[in-house]
Amino acid sequence: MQAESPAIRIVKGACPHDCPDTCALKITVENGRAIKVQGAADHASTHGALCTKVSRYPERTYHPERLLRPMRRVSRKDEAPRFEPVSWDEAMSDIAARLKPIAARDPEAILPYSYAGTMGMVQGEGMAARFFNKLGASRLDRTICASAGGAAMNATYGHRLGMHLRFYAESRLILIWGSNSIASNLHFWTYANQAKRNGAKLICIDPRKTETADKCHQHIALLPGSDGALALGLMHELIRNGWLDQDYIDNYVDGWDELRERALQWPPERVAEVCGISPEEVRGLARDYGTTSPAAIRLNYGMQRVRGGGNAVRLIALLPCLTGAWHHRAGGMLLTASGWVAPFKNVDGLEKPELLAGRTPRTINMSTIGDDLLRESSAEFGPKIEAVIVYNSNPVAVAPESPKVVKGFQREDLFTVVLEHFMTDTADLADYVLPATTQLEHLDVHASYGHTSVLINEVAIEPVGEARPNTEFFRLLAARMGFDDACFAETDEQLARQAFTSEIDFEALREQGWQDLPLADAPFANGGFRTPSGKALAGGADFVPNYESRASTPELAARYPLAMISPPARNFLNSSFVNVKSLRDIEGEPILEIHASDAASRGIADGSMVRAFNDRGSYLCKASISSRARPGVVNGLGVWWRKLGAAGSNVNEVTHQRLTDLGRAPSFYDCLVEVAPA
Ligand SMILES: Nc1nc2c(c(=O)[nH]1)N[C@H]1C(S)=C(S)[C@@H](COP(=O)(O)OP(=O)(O)OC[C@H]3O[C@@H](n4cnc5c(=O)[nH]c(N)nc54)[C@H](O)[C@@H]3O)O[C@H]1N2
Ligand SMILES: Nc1nc2c(c(=O)[nH]1)N[C@H]1C(S)=C(S)[C@@H](COP(=O)(O)OP(=O)(O)OC[C@H]3O[C@@H](n4cnc5c(=O)[nH]c(N)nc54)[C@H](O)[C@@H]3O)O[C@H]1N2
Ligand SMILES: [Mo]
Repeated sequence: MQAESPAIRIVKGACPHDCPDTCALKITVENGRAIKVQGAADHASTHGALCTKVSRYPERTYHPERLLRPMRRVSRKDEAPRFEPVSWDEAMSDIAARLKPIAARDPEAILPYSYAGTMGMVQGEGMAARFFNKLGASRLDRTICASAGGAAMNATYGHRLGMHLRFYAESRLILIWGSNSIASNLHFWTYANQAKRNGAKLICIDPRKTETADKCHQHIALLPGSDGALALGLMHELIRNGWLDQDYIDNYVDGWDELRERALQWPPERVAEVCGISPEEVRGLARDYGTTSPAAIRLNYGMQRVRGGGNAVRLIALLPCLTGAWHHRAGGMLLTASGWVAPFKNVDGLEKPELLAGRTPRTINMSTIGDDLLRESSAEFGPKIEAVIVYNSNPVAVAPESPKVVKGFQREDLFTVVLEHFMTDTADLADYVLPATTQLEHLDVHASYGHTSVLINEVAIEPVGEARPNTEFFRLLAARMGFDDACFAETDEQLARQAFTSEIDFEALREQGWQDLPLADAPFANGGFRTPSGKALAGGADFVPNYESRASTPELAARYPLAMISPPARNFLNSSFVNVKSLRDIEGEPILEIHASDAASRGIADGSMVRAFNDRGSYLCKASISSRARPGVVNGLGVWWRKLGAAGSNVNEVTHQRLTDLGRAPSFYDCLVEVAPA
C-alpha cells in the first residue's frame, strides 16, 4: 500500500454491479472526496484491473444529475414528469400515510420490485426483506436474469456449482458458450487468454460475432435458441466415435440410457439444420471436445434467455460428465459459482422470514410486471397491485414488453416509490423518488457468482447530498408503520456482521478486504454432486424450440422474419451507466446490427435510422451493417434508457413476457421482428 498523507486514505471496496467478476476495489479518498477507484492488485481474479465502466465510478457518484434530495411528483403520470423537492421527514410521513390504508385492506396489494443494481447483501434484501415480511406484502420472484440457468443447474447437479475461474488458465480447450466474456466477464477472459497463450484452443458459440469471438480461434454462429440441439449433436458424435468416459457415466450419471437414446436422434445434419450452421462445424466441435483434455466450458446467461434456455443449460452442463472432463481441475464447466458461497450465507438471519408469522403471501414474477400491473383483482390473481416500492432496479427500461410496463407504471391509481441514484425511466413514473447512496457511501458485504471469495465494501465518503442507504429508508418506513421489532433498529454494520456464517471472520474480512472460501480444486473428480443420489441427473433433458422462430412459428416468421437478440453493450451494465456521458459517447447511440444481405433486401443503408417492429411495438434506432450480425439475426444492443433513445423507446419495446421452460425467466432473445427504414 502506498504511503498515506493525512488527507489521503485508501479504502477497501467491492464492485456492487451485477457481473460475475465482483472485483475487489481500492478507493483513493482525498479530503473526503473519492478521486480514484482501482482494482485491488492482490485479489486473484481482480489482479489490479477494472473495466472501463467501474474505473469511472467517481464520475457516476459525483455526476451533476445525481439525485440529491427526496422528490415528490406534481404532474400527472401521462405528462412530462415534474417533481418538487421535499424533506426526508415529510416524504416518509406521506409514504407511510399512503401505504397504511392499503396495508389495512390487504398488504398483498403492496409489491417490492428490486434486482441487482447492487449485489450487496446489506443494501440488497436484508432490511428490505424484513420490512416486507413484517408487512405481509406480495413477494417478488426475482427471475429476470438467471433463474432458467439456475433451475437447470439445480435439476442437473443439485446446485449452482462449477469449475473455479483460475483453472481455466490450464485448460487445453475452452468453449465460450453464450458469453461475450471480454464485455461482460473480463476477469474470466484474462484466464482464458492465458490458456490461449499456452496453446489452448478457444471456440466461441454465439449468434453474434462479438469482440470475444474475434479473439477466439473459431466462432460458431448458431441461431438463437438452438444450443440444446447443438449439445445433443455433440453427444451424438461423442457416442458414435467412442469419446465417452464410460466409467464416469456409469458411476456418476443417472438417466444416461434415456439421454443416450435421445442424443442418437440428433445426427450432425439434423443439428446443422436447426442451428443454421454446417454439419462439419458440428463434427469438428465434437472432435475437439471429445479428444482434447482438459476441456472446459464457460457458459454464460446469454444462451438461456430463450424458451428452451433451461433445457439447453441442462444438456450443455452434462457434456463434461460424458467425457469425464470433471476429473481434471481445468476441465468441466461453469455457469455460476453462487452455489459455492450459499452455505456460508446467513440469509434467514438477514431477512428474518419469521416476521411473516405464518402468512404465505402470493408471489409476483418480476418478469411479467407489465401484465401484472394491468391486472384487476380476481380470485386467481389476488388483489390488484396498488403500490410498488422499487429499489436496485429500473424495470421500465429492463423488463420485457415495455409498452405494457410503461402503461402499468402510468396508472394514476398506482402509488410508486423509487429509491435511486438518478432519474431513470422508472423514477420518471414515480410518486416519490428518494436519493440512494452509491457504493462509495455505504457499507456492504458481497459474494460473487463468478469467483469464490467474499468481499467487504467499507464506507469511503460521506453521502452525497441527502442520499441515504436503502437500509435507512426501510428503517425509517418501518418506524412510521409502527413496526417496533428490535431487528428494525439494527445498523448496517450489525447487518454486515450477520450476513455470513461463522466460517467467515468479519475482522479478517476488514483486514484483507476479502476472504477466499475453502474449496476443493477439482470438486467433481469423483462425482459428489449435490443431488440426493450424488449423481448428475440426465433424465428429461431435451431440446425445446423457441416460442418465435422460422421453424416453430412459420406464419409469424412470414411477417417478422428476423430473429432479434439484445445482448448488453460493453460500456453499460444493463441500464446502469447509460447516463454517464463519457461511456455513452463510446457506445454512440442505440444500434441495431444487421447483416449486409438482410440490409440490402430491405433497402437499409449503413448508419440510417430504422424501425425494428412486431405486433408488440416498434423500436427506432440506427442500423449498423456489420459482419457482427449473421444473416437472419439482428442484434439490438441494450439496454438504453428509453428517454435517451431515439424516440423514447428501447429494445424491450418488442420483447415478450413468455417464460422459459425452467425457472420462470424471461425469453428476451426469443423474439421475431421485421426491420424497415424509418
Ligand atoms: N459490460 C457489461 N457487463 C455485464 C453486463 C452488461 O450489461 N454489460 N451484464 C451483467 C449481467 S446482468 C449478467 S447476467 C452477466 C452475463 O450477462 P450475459 O447476458 O450472459 O451477457 P454476455 O456475456 O454478453 O452474453 C450474452 C451473449 O450471448 C449471446 N447470445 C444471445 N443469444 C444466444 C443464444 O441463443 N445462444 C448462444 N450460444 N448465445 C447467445 C449474445 O450474443 C451475447 O454475446 O454479465 C454481466 N456483465
Ligand atoms: N432486452 C434485454 N433486456 C434485459 C437484458 C438483456 O440482455 N436484454 N438483460 C436482463 C438482465 S441480465 C438483467 S440482470 C436485468 C437487470 O435489470 P436491473 O437489475 O434493473 O439493472 P439496471 O438496469 O442496472 O438497474 C439497476 C438500477 O439500480 C440502481 N442502483 C444501483 N445501486 C443502487 C443502490 O445501492 N441503491 C438503490 N436504491 N439503487 C441502486 C441503479 O442506479 C440502476 O438504475 O435486465 C434484463 N433486461
Ligand atoms: Mo443479469
